[in-house]
Parts: sequence; structure tokens; C-alpha cells
Amino acid sequence: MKRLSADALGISERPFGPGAPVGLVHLGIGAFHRAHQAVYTQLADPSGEWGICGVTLRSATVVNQLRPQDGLYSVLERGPQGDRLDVITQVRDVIDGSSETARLSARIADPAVQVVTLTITEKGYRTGPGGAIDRLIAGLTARYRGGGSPITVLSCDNLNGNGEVLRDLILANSSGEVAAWAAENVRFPCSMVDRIVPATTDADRAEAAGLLGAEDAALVVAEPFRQWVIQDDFAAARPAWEKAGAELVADVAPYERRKLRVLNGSHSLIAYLGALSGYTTIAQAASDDRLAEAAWHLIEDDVAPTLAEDGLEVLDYGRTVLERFRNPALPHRTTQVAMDGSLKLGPRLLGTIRDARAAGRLPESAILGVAAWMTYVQAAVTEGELPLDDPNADRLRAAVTGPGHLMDALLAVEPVFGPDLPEDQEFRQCLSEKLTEVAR
Ligand code: CS2
Repeated sequence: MKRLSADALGISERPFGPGAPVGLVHLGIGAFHRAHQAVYTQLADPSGEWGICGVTLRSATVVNQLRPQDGLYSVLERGPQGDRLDVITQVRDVIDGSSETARLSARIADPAVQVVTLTITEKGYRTGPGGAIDRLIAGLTARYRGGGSPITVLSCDNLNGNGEVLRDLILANSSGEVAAWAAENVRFPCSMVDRIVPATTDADRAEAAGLLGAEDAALVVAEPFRQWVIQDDFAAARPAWEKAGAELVADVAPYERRKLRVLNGSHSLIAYLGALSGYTTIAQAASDDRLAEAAWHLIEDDVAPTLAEDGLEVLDYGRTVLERFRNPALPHRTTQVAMDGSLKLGPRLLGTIRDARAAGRLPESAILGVAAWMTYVQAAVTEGELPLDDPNADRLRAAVTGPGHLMDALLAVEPVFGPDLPEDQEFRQCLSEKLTEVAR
């Protein structure tokens, strides 16, 4: 069967590659971006004015998948009611960020580029040679030197205040003159992104090939649901994403908090308990009554009270989330959601725990989530059947295999639990009981 390409689709007049018109640069063109912001951009931009230049940072795989396909790929949407396939034509250039650094900086410096979006995951938000932040600073520096036209840098990662975190990192690590320019000319809106996008499998690629009549090495799979709430704070023009259903609001924080604590919090809880119970997929785990009940308690008893002042509806939102997890057509692996737990725990569960403790409550289900993570880490280190995929894996392994008690050793990992939680005796007592419960 032929490979997906502009020729294969009969659209060979569409420019692709270094000379193609581009208005957006995206750092981290993994599956999530391709199934989320790229889809919104295509729907918002029928004339193709906002071509995307997609950048890979850690591995060139996606560049090698997309380049032979002229940037074309498809999204296989899998819902309980059936599947649909759409070809996305919005990607007009791809850059391997680790080898084509000059070309990346030139793209970010190009005045035609008005927005840089990012999906670099939790672990991308730190500086270091070759990382996303350093590449972005290099690009912004080139833009400043080349005339300094205003630009928006839009984080699309699952972090509280993602835009503010990014702004602080960029301003603190740029040279003085670039930081001064950026403080005036670069905007860093916050955004809340949502769509479940499991890793693509060979079975997905075979199904898509049947529907498409061509092989698509860059296929992504997603649930039908998608949501994007963006802080309306742009330095220059942007695609009319609202035409594709995005919500532009003054304050994203309540949406972010609800999504992180309800959806991602219960996702992580179900992933750890599910993986420990032997479930391969989130859909299987979320269909187990005991796990579904634990997730519901987390949402209703622990999370909802912490969100009361935000004024957004929580329980119906939570019901819909658990329904989405049960989508049997989506083989989302428990171990995929379980990865990078040391960075995910904070925004997903510990915020709920801290707020509840400050209000004098004991959030047992959120604490169960922490116990499930600890037990998962222990099982991954000592039994070796579950993967420990985490940037702090060495620290975690040392904590599990060291002489101390498991709970104390893991609670002492300060970047995860801070100085406050290990001091909270009631929290510790409850966590210890939950560890016994999970072990059972
Ligand atoms: C998941 C998220 O992998 C994970 O940790 O919780 O990727 C989740 O699927 C998305 O945030 C949904 O929008």
C-alpha cells in the first residue's frame, strides 16, 4: 500500500517544508498536539493562513514520520458510537529541534510567526542544554535581535498556571536585555487543554490504512471529546480558535484546577490502582466498580469542596470524565498515565490535599491516590513487571531500596511533597492506613 503524502491525496500544490508559509511554531509535536491544537487550528483556519511548523525536541521520530508524508497525518477518533478518520493538513514544516537549531531559531524569529505553542509535558519545564526552554530562549533571543516584533508563547501542558510558570522560567533565564524586551513584548497566556490521546498501536495503524487507502506512520488516535480554554491575552494575531470551539476567557485558573484535580487526579488514581490490580487499560480499570467508586469519592468528597469558590459545576463534569475513561474503544494503557508520577502528583492530588487540610478536612481518597502511587513505585522497583518511567526514577529507587521505611523515605523526596506534608501527623496516619489498604 502507498504511503500517505500530498501526491497520494492529490493536493501536491500545497507547499511543505522550509519555504512554506507558517504562522505558528509548535514545540513538542507529539500525539497530543496533533490530536488537539492542530485540529483546532485546522478547523479555525479554512484558508490555511496559520500553517504550523512542528518541532520535535527529544527524538526525531515524529519528524521522520511526517517529512516523507509532507506533514500530513490523520486523526482516528474512536468513540462508543464508532470511528471516524480526518486528515490534518495544517502542518507545513517540521524541524528536528536537536539537530536543526539554527532553523528553529530562525522560525521563531520570523515576524510572520505570531504564536509559539508548547506541549513539552511536566518534565519539560526546566532549563538545561538542549531542552525545550533553552531552545525557546534561543529563538526569542534571535527574534529580539531581528527586530523584536511581539509574539505570544502559549503553554498547553497540564500544570497549574502553565503560562505563568513558563514566563517566570523564560524571564529568569534570558539575558537582561532579552528579558526586558520579553517582559514588554511577549505574552504568556495560560490554557487548559483536554483530550484523551493514547499511544498509537499497530492495530490502529492497520485500521486507519483501511479507511485511508494509504499507510500513515504519523497517525494519532483520540476520543471524540475535546476542550480548550485559553486566557485571552495575546501579543499579536492568533487563529480564530473560538470558531473551532475553544473558549477565550479572562481567567483560566478555575478551569485548570477543575481539570487537573477532577480529570487528571482521578486518572492517576485509577491508573495506579488499576495497574496494581493487573489491568492493562484505563477503560478496564475504570469499569471495575471498586476503582470507579474510589474515583467518585475523590471527586465528590475531596475535590469538589476545594473548588466551591471557583463557581464552576463539578459533579456533572466528574461524571462525564468517568464516562470518558470507560470508553471501551480507547486502549489507553494504565502504565502510560502512570508515568512521571513524581511530577504529576503535585498538580493532580497534592493541591487537593493541601487545600482540604487547610480547611480542617482529611481527604481520604486523595491520600489513597498517594498511597497507590507509592505502592506502584515500590512494585515497579522490586518486582520489575511495571515500568518506573519517571525523571526522578533514581531518587525513587533509592528511597524504595534504602534502609528506611517506604512511606517515610518517599515522603522525604522534597521536590514531590515539600517540607509541609511530611510534618502533618494526621495526613501521615491516614496515608499509612491507605498503604495497608492498597496492599490488601
Ligand atoms: C493523562 C493525561 O497521561 C496522563 O497523565 O492523565 O494525558 C490525560 O489523558 C489528558 O490530560 C486528557 O486531557
